[in-house]
Amino acid sequence: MNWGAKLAPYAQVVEELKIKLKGIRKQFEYESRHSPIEFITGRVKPIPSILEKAEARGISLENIDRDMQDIAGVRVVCQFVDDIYTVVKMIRSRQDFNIIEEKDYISEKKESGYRSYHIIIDYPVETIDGMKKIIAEIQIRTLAMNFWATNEHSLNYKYKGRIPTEIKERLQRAAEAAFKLDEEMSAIKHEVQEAQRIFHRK
Ligand code: 0O2
Repeated sequence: MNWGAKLAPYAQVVEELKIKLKGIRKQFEYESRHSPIEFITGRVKPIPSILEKAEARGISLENIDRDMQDIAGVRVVCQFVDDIYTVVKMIRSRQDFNIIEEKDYISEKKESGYRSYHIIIDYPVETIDGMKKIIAEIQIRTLAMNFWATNEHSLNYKYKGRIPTEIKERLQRAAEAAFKLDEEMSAIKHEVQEAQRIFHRK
């Protein structure tokens, strides 16, 4: 497989999605309004991870365009939980993102403790061989959810998916603590936003 050629449209999609989502943040900034988006990151899944996931899920390499939905991945990180739903609504109402699936791992967290909102879209990208529709995953989560997921991801990598029970339990407690942090921050959201407005005016 010529991976460079295969992944080029995915890289293009990640860049386009990042620009578009950053555009939302900028529009809020120009209008001095609280942006529901704190920051955006994006990546094309590294080839070893693609191969590993294909093997683990029994996905044939011929079908990865269709069956592996997170080769192009963009992450939207928000301050508050309700910002996530604001972003979800904005994505739903866009003409240029065609949603094929939504996964709400916030109201239904994963067994690991993982929380995040995932939107799978198919997105048209112009290539030198014409238009190609590429599936991409947008993960939307709070700073606290992101902190947890980043640490858990590192541990999963370290332990090759077999995190010792004691650490697993700590991670589950940490996930609940992160959720509690989000709830507490949501309760004083307006105070925090007012303070941030005053700070920005200075
Ligand atoms: P990486 O290294 O981040 O690329 P499914 O719907 O469950 O059959 P799939 O495709 O795994 O299949 O979808 P899902 O569950 O929405 O997960 C896609 C991505 O979400 C994962 O990609 C992770 O980035 C993130 N994710 C899902 N569950 C967890 C979790 O328990 N912990 C962490 N840290 N991240 C998670 P990859 O390919 O697993 O990994």
